[in-house]
Amino acid sequence: MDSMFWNRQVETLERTALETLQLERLRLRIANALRTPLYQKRLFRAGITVPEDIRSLEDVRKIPFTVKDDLRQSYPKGLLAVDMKQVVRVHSSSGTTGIPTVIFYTQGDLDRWTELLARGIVASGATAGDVFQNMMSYGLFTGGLGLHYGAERVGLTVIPVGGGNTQRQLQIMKDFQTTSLHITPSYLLHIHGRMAEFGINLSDLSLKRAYMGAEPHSEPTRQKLQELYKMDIFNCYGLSEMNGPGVAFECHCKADPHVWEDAYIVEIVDPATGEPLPDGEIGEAIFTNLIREALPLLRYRTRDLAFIHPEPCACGRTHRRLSRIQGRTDDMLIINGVNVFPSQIEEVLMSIPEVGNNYMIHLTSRNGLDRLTVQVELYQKLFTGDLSQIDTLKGTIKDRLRASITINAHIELHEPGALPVFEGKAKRVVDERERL
Ligand code: DLL
Repeated sequence: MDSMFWNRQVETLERTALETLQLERLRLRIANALRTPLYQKRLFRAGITVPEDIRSLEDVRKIPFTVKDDLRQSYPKGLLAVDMKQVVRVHSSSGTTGIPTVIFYTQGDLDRWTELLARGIVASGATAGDVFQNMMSYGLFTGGLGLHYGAERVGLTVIPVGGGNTQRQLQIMKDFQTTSLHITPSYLLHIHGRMAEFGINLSDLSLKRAYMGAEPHSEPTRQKLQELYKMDIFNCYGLSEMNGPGVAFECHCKADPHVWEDAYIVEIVDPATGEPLPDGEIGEAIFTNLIREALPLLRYRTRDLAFIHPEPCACGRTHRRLSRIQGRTDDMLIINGVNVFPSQIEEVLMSIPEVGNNYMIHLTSRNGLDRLTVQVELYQKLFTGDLSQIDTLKGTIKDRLRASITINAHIELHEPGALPVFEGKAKRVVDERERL
């Protein structure tokens, strides 16, 4: 292993060689997909009957999109492209409709996925000797086991705690001198406020870095957390349909995550028309998995809104970078006719120092008019208890929100610890509007 590179040769592959590799692997996945009734029907209809019908990488656009509902309707094994005997792992994500989506992996699939996580972990500067506390839940969710195997492959000392139980997490961090965490942004925000209660100071800990993912977070949130914990925070993006975490991972430059393009084809399309958008423009991210044989997914619509950075990264990796997720096509709120993404509200809140580590977004309606209430916890250390300070802070939050989302929000300030706690993915929006 090269310093800061797990696989320098692939991570810095010339674009033309990278694209040749993508084309080769795409054909392999087409061959897998043709073994499933759903893809066979769809690909035939698109004029693709053999892998060689894909002549160039641009031909990927001939392939119809796959959506989450396709996975649900194929539950449990409809999209399985290998004999079940070859399957060594199953993951699943629950979603809101009740029917889960299921992902299958052969041993080769797991090995190839693990390689991607090893790349991300090494790109952040971690090496053997680092103690890795995995605070993502294990189980059917991909977050736990995904990074677990990546960290073991690099040779880190892995502590597989899983999510929750803050006191135990902090004690383990202290006793084992944990250097690296894997955690959701909401849980990392929460834990900071609980340290004093358990008699733990930052100086008792040896934290150097955290891998943060599984839910959206803004740059101000990263900066706030980096300051609170005096450590580096790296964004790790992924989704179960594309294996799980590590589809894209930030390097030491922390300038947005590199999509491992030998493993995925990423496209950005206009969510309304499905037409491709140029680099730099925000649209829906579409992924094709190039490294999984058990369950091929071609041109999967993630509903995540992001853009591709047109400029190369200073680290020398040739794999392009995906921006932070700006929102999801399905989480946009329409408040009195104005489109608002929860991420815009988060960005405003986290850039105000007196705002603490937790917030909620509440929507109600009366007589056809929507009302947005933003509940915010205070940051105790910066708060003197002076009532005029409360009014000033409320005014600041209200003004900054108005400037960003053009909506007059009602602001409620709460004591630290008063709002719901999320140890996994946060659900910060409560929409109680009457539906007409
Ligand atoms: O959340 C996989 C994962 C686990 C990624 C741990 C990173 C770390 P799903 O449960 O299928 O998989 O949810 C995927 O979560 O489409 C995004 O909307 C969101 N998401 C994941 N990572 C990020 C991130 C895992 N870094 C969905 N930034 C995705 C923003 C993220 N959103």
